[in-house]
Amino acid sequence: MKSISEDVFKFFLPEENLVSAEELTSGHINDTYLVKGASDKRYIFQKINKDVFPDVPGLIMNKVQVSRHLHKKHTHLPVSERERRVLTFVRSHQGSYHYWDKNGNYWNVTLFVEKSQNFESVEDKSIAYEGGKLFGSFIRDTEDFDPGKLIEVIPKFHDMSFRFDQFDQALKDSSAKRRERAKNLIEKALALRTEMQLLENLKDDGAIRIRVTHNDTKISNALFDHDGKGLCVIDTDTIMPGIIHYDFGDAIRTICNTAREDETNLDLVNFNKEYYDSYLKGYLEALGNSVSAMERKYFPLAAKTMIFIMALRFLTDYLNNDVYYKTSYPEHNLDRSKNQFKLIDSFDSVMGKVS
Ligand code: GN1
Ligand code: MG
Repeated sequence: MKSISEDVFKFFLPEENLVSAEELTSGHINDTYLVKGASDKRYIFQKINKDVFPDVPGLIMNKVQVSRHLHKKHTHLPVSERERRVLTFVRSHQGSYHYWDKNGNYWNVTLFVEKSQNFESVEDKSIAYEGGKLFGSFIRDTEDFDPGKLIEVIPKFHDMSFRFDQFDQALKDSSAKRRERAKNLIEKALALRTEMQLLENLKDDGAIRIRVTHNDTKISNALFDHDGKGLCVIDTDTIMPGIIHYDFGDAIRTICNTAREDETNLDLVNFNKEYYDSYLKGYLEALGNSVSAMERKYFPLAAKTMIFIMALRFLTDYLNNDVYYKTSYPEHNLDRSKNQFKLIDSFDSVMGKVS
């Protein structure tokens, strides 16, 4: 079993004693541990993947700054309650928020949010609604934070042209066997190229406002309390400047999928319009005046675009022999991509034309 070493623990928590560390395996990129100290407090220790993120200290400063900003928005709450609603980063005795270990890996630590739950997929429309309120509040509460103060943790992260460039390259480099296995998906991806470029064109033309966005708003990154009320947005590694559509679309991608992202029985993968409407309702309520008519207009296209970009990225990684995402078995990325393409088919039949 993987664990964390004493030096990492003591760097952040010199007064504490390490009792246990359990690896949490739901993420595809970083290594995450739920750690218990002798004081009975619990923490999340995270080792950031330096192959994926070129500037880890910059990434950590991004999320620490935004957390501080969000804490200020919640000063009306007692500290214990505020720490359940906003991630709290642990600062080391040397004053830094990250540790660089002897193997060259960066670590950061947050307080664990007690009495919370999260979901890999949604089974109740009230969770979709509460998720909408939570992610909408995130956008509203960061509206007055200058996105220019944030680094781009992965340049062009949600840029379709960049993701298509990577896909085109993968097509050239891949084995004939993998290309053959993915033949249908490759055709589907190529057929959607023009439509899936529209949102980026609007962004590049300056028609859509750049703001602080989370960029990984899958539903498992939202914590809820035991009554199912939205509590806290987590996994803030990819906070950077972006457009609201990235966050809206990625949330819809996971909330409205009637199955998990890697479900292999595609009959179970369908787009749930009721959850879409519930999420949108909560989102708009929380956003109030913080969203423009122009931004709202492109929400349906954003949903399709973000489902597609994940389908394309999983497919690209499959063609590249699974070098990016963690996989549990040989065709895991291919299965993820099939799942997302099935979701697009279902989206089209439920939502109709969106561009
Ligand atoms: C990755 O590691 P995780 O699960 O937080 C990915 C997201 C994808 C997601 C798909 C940096 O996030 O973009 O939406 O997998 N993060 C990065 O589940 O590539
Ligand atoms: Mg993430």
